Amino acid sequence: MKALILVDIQNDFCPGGALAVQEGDQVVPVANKMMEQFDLIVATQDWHPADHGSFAANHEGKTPGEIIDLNGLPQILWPVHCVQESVGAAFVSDLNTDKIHKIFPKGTDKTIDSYSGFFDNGHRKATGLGDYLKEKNVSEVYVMGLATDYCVKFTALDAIELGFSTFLIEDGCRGVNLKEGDVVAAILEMKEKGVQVIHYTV
Ligand code: VGL
Ligand code: ZN
Repeated sequence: MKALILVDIQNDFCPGGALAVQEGDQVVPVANKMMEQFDLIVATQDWHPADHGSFAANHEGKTPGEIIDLNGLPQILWPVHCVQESVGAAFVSDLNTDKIHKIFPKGTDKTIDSYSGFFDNGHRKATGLGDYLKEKNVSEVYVMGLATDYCVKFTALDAIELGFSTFLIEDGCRGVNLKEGDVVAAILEMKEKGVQVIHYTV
């Protein structure tokens, strides 16, 4: 069984959003098309409480891009984004959400961030996605969405670690590129760790 994992295709990661990724909206038609080829589709949703520790605004004198220690883990500070129930946290309206079998919220614990759809950044708690896929006898996962250099990367790397054959649909992803070259480096790291990089357009 194969599954499609749609990572954080949410308004805040698209142009005009709080943590906009360049061309983030362009992954939406790819996702809609890819869904036709899968019997099992899951989505992750960045879903933070307003007082989340990853928001620069929640740390006096800090600005987005700075790195702090958040309960023992290095944490990049972000603008306020994907606050639970907000429009920014909603899936992009053009995304065909009817086809999504299950949604896995992440980043709900204010004390720790969660880039991966499987675990928080400290690998302390699982979201349930891994067990869900194993219950459904999934052996292959296809990952795409936002953002290549954060949530997509960590989701794909955890998928490998959990033993899934893991494919990255490269042109179904867009990245933050906080530093120039971050996306290229992320893709290289995924490849090195066993992720098979494929393309939607040939
Ligand atoms: C993401 C930064 C903070 C992502 C989520 O979806 O890649 N990046 N929260
Ligand atoms: Zn986030």
